[in-house]
Amino acid sequence: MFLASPQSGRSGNPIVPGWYADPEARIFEGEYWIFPTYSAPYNDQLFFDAFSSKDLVSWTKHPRILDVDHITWAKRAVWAPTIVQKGEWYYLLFGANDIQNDPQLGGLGVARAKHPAGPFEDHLGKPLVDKFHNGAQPIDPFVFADDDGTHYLIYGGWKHCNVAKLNADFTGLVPFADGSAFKEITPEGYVEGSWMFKKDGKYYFMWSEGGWTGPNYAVAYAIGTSPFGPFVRAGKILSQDPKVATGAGHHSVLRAPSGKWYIVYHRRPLGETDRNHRVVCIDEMRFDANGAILPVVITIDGVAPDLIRP
Ligand code: FUB
Repeated sequence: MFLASPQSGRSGNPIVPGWYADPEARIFEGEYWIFPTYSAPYNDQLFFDAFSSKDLVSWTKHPRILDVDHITWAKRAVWAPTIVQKGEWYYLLFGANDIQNDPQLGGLGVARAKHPAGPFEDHLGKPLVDKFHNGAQPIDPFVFADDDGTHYLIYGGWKHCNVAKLNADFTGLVPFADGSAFKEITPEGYVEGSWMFKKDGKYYFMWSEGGWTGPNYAVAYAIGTSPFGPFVRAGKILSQDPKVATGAGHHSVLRAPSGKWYIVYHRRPLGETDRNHRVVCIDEMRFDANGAILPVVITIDGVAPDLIRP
């Protein structure tokens, strides 16, 4: 794998060795954590590794925090985890089996553990979402915790995105007032890989667009007044740089205790064309005075140390 030498003291990009994609960055137990997809042929995607750090520069690998041997219904293509802490449990939601139609077994699963490094065990014994709703392939889950304590599941591939409300113990969904469980919030350009955060009372909805196997994969965003939007595309903020890397996308956002914002994403090293040769990278994410996200400068040097407990 191509590894450039970063400026001394900085994280460098990629931040961890190995082919990984779809990184979910979170802060748990006084550390930064990253939960990526193991980027390999679908039949080899049978586990998740995680990584933790106190400064964004040195990362410790936690191997096989989830293994499909512990998820009876999951057989392959275990993808794009999202993780949230509630009470004494960490809930990890993921896509599995890459289902192509409703009769196939698979979709979005839920596993839980008492520590972010696992071991994660199946919470339901079956998928939480196992059908196509509003045209959305059940992959790429993201759990958004709103200020009122509601946990929303935002997910979907095949250019459709749904939002649903999770119940208290993540064993099911709570129907909306009209009886439906899934509301479509697909913005223009959406393909997959959603992420949401709240800043200054506004809901920032972000997603990946383009094809993940090619160089033009990218991240765009919209701003809304609720988790249901409406979300009007504001523009692209992450994409390839022919001098640095291609296929930059499927990201997450980290707000460090220092107040700095970071984007954690995957990209393909220059010269690599294998679709699975994706690496996890980090760069700073900045806003303008009106709250718009500025285009991210993707770097080889990565970021400076940002101690989680200075
Ligand atoms: O890594 C598997 C798939 O690649 C994800 O679920 C997609 O969003 C794409 O990033």
